[in-house]
Amino acid sequence: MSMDYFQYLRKERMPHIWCPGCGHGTIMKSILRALDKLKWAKDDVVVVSGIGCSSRTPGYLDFNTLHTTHGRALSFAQGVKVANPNLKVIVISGDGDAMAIGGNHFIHACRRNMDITLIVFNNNIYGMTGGQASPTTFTGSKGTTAPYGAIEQPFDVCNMAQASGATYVARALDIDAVAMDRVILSALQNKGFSVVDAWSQCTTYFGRQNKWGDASEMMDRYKEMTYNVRLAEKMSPEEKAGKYPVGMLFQTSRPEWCEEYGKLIERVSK
Ligand SMILES: Cc1ncc(C[n+]2csc(CCOP(=O)(O)OP(=O)(O)O)c2C)c(N)n1
Ligand code: SF4
Repeated sequence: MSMDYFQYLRKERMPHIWCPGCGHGTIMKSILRALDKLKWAKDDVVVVSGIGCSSRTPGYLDFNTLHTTHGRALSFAQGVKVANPNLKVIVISGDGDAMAIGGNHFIHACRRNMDITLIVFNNNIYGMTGGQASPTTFTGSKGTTAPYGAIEQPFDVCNMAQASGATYVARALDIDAVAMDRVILSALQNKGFSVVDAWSQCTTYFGRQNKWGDASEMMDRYKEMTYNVRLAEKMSPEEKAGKYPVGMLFQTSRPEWCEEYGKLIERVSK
């Protein structure tokens, strides 16, 4: 029997704001399936977001939720976690929210390694404000602020996360719900700062401006631009060139910030 999503949704908030074909709702469902498996009490879960189409997600979720300011979701989330380390804190951010205005918070949150999961709904554009280029807009892709195509190199969310110190790093496409569920579940179970680069298509702005077609054509493009990391060893460097690996890309174990801070306070209070 399929899961009853409405047990986790605020029905009074429906209909949602997302355009037909937008990938954000698909990722939201993956998050709910992972939470359903974990059976965490609703009161123990806090979902925090910044501003953007993706950041509207917590408003639809029947947990403790915080819709904060653009780029600052991680700051609020870290404050919540420090105040009560027993809470399960999840952050939902767009690529603009997490990697542009929130980029500084992103690298330092990775470095700190608090037990928080960040899910970046990455559609390579600023959806909510009309399609401006973001830090993950592909070189050559168009946005309203890059009408002839972006000339900059995009950030790789996963490389940034790993280099900055995140202890679980994964990428998944919304077309592959099974893989998306798997990495979100593992991210939530990781004891430390986890980052999931969740690819989502913005049909209205990215799709139209770049003439990438409808949602299914956009998802096919994303598939063509990526490869499963499990097959990486069997692929030649030419086959992987210019493509993004998907799957669990990195996991390590190192001290979690709140635990370390607790020990420190205990030590200095003696
Ligand atoms: C301080 C501040 N700067 C700019 C904005 C305008 N703004 C709102 S949402 C947004 C971009 C959202 O893009 P993204 O985070 O990629 O999410 P998406 O809408 O694509 O899901 C911007 C620039 C704002 N609300 N606050
Ligand atoms: S503008 Fe783009 S990101 Fe925003 S809801 Fe529409 S398709 Fe989704």
